[in-house]
Amino acid sequence: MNTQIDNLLQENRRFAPTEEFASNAVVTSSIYEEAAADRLEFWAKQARELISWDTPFTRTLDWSNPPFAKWFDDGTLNVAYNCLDRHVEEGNGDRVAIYWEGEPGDTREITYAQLTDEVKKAANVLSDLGIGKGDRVAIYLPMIPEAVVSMLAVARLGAIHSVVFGGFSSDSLRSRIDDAEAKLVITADGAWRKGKVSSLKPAVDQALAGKDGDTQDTVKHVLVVKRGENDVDWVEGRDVWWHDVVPTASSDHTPEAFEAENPLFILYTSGTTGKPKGILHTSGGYLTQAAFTHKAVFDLHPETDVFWCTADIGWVTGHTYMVYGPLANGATQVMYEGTPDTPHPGRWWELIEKYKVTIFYTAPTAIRSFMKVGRQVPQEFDLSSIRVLGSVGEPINPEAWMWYRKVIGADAAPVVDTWWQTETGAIMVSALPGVTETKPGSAQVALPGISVTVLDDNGNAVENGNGGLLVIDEPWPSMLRGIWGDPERYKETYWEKFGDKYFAGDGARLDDDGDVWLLGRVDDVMNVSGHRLSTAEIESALVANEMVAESAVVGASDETTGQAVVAFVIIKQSHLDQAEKIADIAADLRGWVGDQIGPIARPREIFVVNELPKTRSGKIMRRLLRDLAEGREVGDTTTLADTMVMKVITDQVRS
Ligand code: 6R9
Repeated sequence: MNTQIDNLLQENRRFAPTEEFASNAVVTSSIYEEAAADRLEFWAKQARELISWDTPFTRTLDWSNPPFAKWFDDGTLNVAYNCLDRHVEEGNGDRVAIYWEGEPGDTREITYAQLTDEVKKAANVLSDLGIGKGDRVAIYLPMIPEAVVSMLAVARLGAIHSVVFGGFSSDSLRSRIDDAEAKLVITADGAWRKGKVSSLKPAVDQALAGKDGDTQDTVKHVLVVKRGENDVDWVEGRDVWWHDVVPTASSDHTPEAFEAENPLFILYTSGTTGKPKGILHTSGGYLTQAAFTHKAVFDLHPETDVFWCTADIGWVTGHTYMVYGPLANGATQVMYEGTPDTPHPGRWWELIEKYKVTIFYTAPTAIRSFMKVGRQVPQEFDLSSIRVLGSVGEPINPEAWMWYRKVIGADAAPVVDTWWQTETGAIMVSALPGVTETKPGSAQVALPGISVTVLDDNGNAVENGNGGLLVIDEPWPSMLRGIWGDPERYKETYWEKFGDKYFAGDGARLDDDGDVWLLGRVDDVMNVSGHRLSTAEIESALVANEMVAESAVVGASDETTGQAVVAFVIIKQSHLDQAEKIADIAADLRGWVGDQIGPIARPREIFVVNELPKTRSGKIMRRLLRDLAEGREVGDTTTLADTMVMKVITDQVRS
């Protein structure tokens, strides 16, 4: 690992913006000085310029009760109005908001005026279904325009959405519905994926029915979009077809103004324990930073740019850079339903050519899988419209960064590597494409108005050239306001390690110029294809199988997905006979984890072993298992209770 870091830090290629790009850029280098002169005034100015307030705020930040921040708290606004109606009122109703492309090739072009109407209708339907301010609505939808419409309709009513990624299992959906006590679920019959319809509604039915008659009781209705045309079961009185109620609803709907700190959404993310955390975001501060970062980091010119963020709406990147940032800025964007390689491996590049995408935002894992297939695929398409490239989700290695710039960006488009988290709500560390001289592999600098530092374990700032932990030492507008229903866990997880500073859970290093290089998580959170998974969550899914006595999960480095899940399990003595009868126990357990959590959590490998390496206090030494999973010499075993155990396990795994 250390040699790898040293190699990274010897990276000395630099790419300055061209003069033409810099002179047309929406922000210039003076923005850093402006923000440094008065950080709070800087954010207040962004909030006034980028957002329409019903009641203007007079207070910028209230940090009197840390770590519970309030931004712009005496102001009121309607988030959906900011993303929709005001653009229509300003004469941009005919501008395309979304070019939507279905996986089978069907398309929809939706203008701001049409999207506004659709959201107003949906908002009327939701209020008829009993949804109002503060109510929680779970959204379990594929990448179809109704997902955006649903989120904005919820926001318009001052209610709170909890979007659950369509790839999650019914159990995961159920625990999220329960935790938020959702009143309504919005879903679809099915979704297109890899050339086939996969059904979605059965997972909702299962989640609500529960196991052993453990019926869910907060959900009153399920609103169902028809997309897959697959057969679905129907619960009379509970289930409502979207097409029966939304098209005929009134498109008159006056947006009510809500206070800036009114909750906007909950988004569940993996933590270090088994239970996912419901990250809570509110309205005014979140929208301000979403809009500002979308504009500044991607150099957005809303009249001419076509933006495409490939993230699924079920992740925070889809929330901030497919819904709130672009729509608050009146941008035109592409939304694609399916997988990058269906029906052919050049599908994404075909869409860039077709819609003349100018700003493209994706994840390193996708870039690496395209590298594997080869540059001849993108080279078949005209990608000359591209002028800015963004990366998010995990550290991007310099090779992938260079390939991205050269092959996708014609060796001209700046690449911005953007570091942020579900918790931060919006981008925190990134180059600015018209200002920064970029470096392959480094996220580089805190954005204007954002203050990050790298500290050692004792809380001292490290000098340039050294590594430590990434910390955010001043509150920021789009910061999480807490963990839903669990203020103690919020304090413990993020604010205990360094007192009044936010601990992000990432290792980082400062190079000689003081630029930030992210080094991955320092806790038991894995990053698989840019998705956060917790070791504890998968371990508890494994031991929930009747055959499994114990399990240990590690994230092993993987060429394509960044990290991959590797599990070690011990079978219960009482179930050895049963396990032996199963032809492929590892495959069986992989499927089990997929059913419990969702296919993304399915381990790449599962090894059945007799023992796990533990310290004398009983802690599993995952470090040793990671050595094994990555095919390395196993490291120092002297703190093990039984120093022979690793030899036994190694023999079992490598046999
Ligand atoms: C936006 C998002 C957050 C974790 C974060 C870090 C990793 C994200 C990164 C990056 C290095 C980048 N991460 N962007 N690491 N460079 N540009 O991904 O949110 O799903 O909550 O994940 O992802 O480890 O802590 P989320």
